[in-house]
Amino acid sequence: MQLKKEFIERLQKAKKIVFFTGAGISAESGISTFRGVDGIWNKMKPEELANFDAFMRNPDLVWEWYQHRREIVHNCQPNPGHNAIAALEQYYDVTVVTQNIDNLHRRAGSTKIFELHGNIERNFCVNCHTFYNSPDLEITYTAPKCKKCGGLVRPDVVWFGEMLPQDQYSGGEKTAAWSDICFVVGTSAVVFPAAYIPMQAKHNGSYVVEINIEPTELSRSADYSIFGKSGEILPQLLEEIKKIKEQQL
Ligand code: BJW
Ligand code: ZN
Repeated sequence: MQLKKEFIERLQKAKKIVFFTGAGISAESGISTFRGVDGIWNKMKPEELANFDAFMRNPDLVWEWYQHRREIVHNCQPNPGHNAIAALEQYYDVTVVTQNIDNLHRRAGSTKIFELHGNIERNFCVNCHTFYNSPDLEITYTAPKCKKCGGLVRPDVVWFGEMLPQDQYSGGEKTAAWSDICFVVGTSAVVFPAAYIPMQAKHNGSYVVEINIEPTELSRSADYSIFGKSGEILPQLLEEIKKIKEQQL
């Protein structure tokens, strides 16, 4: 893999690196992205499913959609892209800031993760806010009821118009701002406030490297864009980094 000289120099000096990831990193695990040719939102309108009003209007429909996606996630495995990010912890202080709800970074072995849009394995009661992990709930295709108060239980994911979890956002934002290199992998970078994070990293002097199959909203401001599948690019990058680190010994 031929890397830009400036990027190699950054890799030699870097200590803290951040991976800001989106749906594209899980595409090669078999999980559909949201936008683009094969995106799920070509078939479904986000405003009909991914917002609180839609859930309150038709909780069973929205719950069934998430149950279906939970099953897909359970049958998927982390791909070489997730695994390469986890392996990079041998060489750098690595933090993952992900918009994904699919848990695949954790399953791949990454240890420092900020989840900006929640996690499909967690749920909570809209009434009394009791949390329920998915394995503790009976598998149902209708929205479950809270065992404490009978309220509706919803997935702990961030829908349009909802605030992001404050600790996850501010943790992700700070880590990216202090990073030496910020990789932006498999995201269209159109959903805010998440998409501010790589912009802030750049503003604070981090070197922004985009990995995507096609140009995105961020390409103009990225320091370096590598176009290709993240499940192929990231393992190659890991090999290049191993060589760089061996030379530094
Ligand atoms: C590959 C690949 C391969 C494929 N290898 N690459 C400022 C401006 C405009 C609007 C707003 C703004 N600030 C806020 C808004 C409103 C809104 C928003 O951003 N709207 C825009 C879409 C227009 N934001 C919100 O509502 C947020 N909340 C908020 O702002 O609260 C404050 C507030 C509260 C109350 C009142 C007012 C304000 C919340 C956003 C929540 C987003 N939630 C979702 C759903 C999560 C649950 C679920 O999964 O069901 O999160 S939406 C969806 O998009 C999901 C994703 O995390 C997110 C980002 O998508 P992502 O990951 O980038 O995926 P794709 O599909 O878009 O892109 C995939 C990429 O991969 C592509 O580029 C491919 O090329 C690439 N690719 N294969 C490498 N193999
Ligand atoms: Zn309750």
